[in-house]
Amino acid sequence: MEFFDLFREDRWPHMFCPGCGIGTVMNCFHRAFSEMNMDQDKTVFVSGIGCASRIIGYIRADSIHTTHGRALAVATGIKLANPDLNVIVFSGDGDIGAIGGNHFINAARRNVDISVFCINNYIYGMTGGQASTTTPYKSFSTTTPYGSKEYPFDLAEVAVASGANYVARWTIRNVKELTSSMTKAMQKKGFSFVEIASPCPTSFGRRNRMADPTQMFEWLKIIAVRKEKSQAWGLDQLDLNIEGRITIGEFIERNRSPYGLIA
Ligand SMILES: Cc1ncc(C[n+]2csc(CCOP(=O)(O)OP(=O)(O)O)c2C)c(N)n1
Ligand code: SF4
Repeated sequence: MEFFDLFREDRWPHMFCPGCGIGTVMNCFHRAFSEMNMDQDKTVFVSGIGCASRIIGYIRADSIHTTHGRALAVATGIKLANPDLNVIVFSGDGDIGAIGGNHFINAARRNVDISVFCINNYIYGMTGGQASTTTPYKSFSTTTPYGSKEYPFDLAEVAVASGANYVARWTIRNVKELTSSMTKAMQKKGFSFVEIASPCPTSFGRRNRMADPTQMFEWLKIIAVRKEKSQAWGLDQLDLNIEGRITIGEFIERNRSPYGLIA
């Protein structure tokens, strides 16, 4: 299968803003999917609502754009109804960490055999920039005009603690690692979760002195610390989150029995 076979060109032009990171995620995904020679006819794409969730509408394969927060519930149902299908979910941090948070922890706990790609842009992008559960401490949004007073969720850590078989986090600057993690996630049996830190210059950058997409690219470089380095510094994820930083890398790879195959 060729790289461009996966694009649904009749849906172009896409809706993403200039400088949005979602295009890079699509590029990495298309590369991973086409190089693995995955069967489009045996794959279903599922999403909730939001900018990140719009990805699936541009992919030439069967897809279902569900309600906000419910992508994992629908994906679980599809996988149980037809275990032969590859089920791939694209979601945003609001979709999966806020309104869909309960589905997230329970799908990971059950170890449902699905691959989840979560584009974390630290905000509700589509609805104009309300704070989400991952909005960094002290960051500005329409609902935190004085800076967020809450500590953010670490989605990758939540997935690890809940029982996922494969978990990684990269920024959209790490295209090689991200593509490789997407491949591993799709190969892995059980729940796999790849979080992707991505710029939203329109809804997040503009309110945090990073309206120019290149500033957001620089910011991602500054906040992302390789897991090995943070361990050497003796800092855990929560320490880093308070400083507005994140760890990147692969966090778990294990082989618990997937849901439906537990004896
Ligand atoms: C049940 C429900 N509640 C609220 C909304 C409004 N809504 C649409 S997208 C969205 C948040 C999107 O944020 P995120 O999931 O992070 O995706 P992004 O747009 O940032 O990619 C919200 C609150 C909705 N569509 N349905
Ligand atoms: S609002 Fe943000 S996340 Fe949505 S398309 Fe624009 S830049 Fe991307």
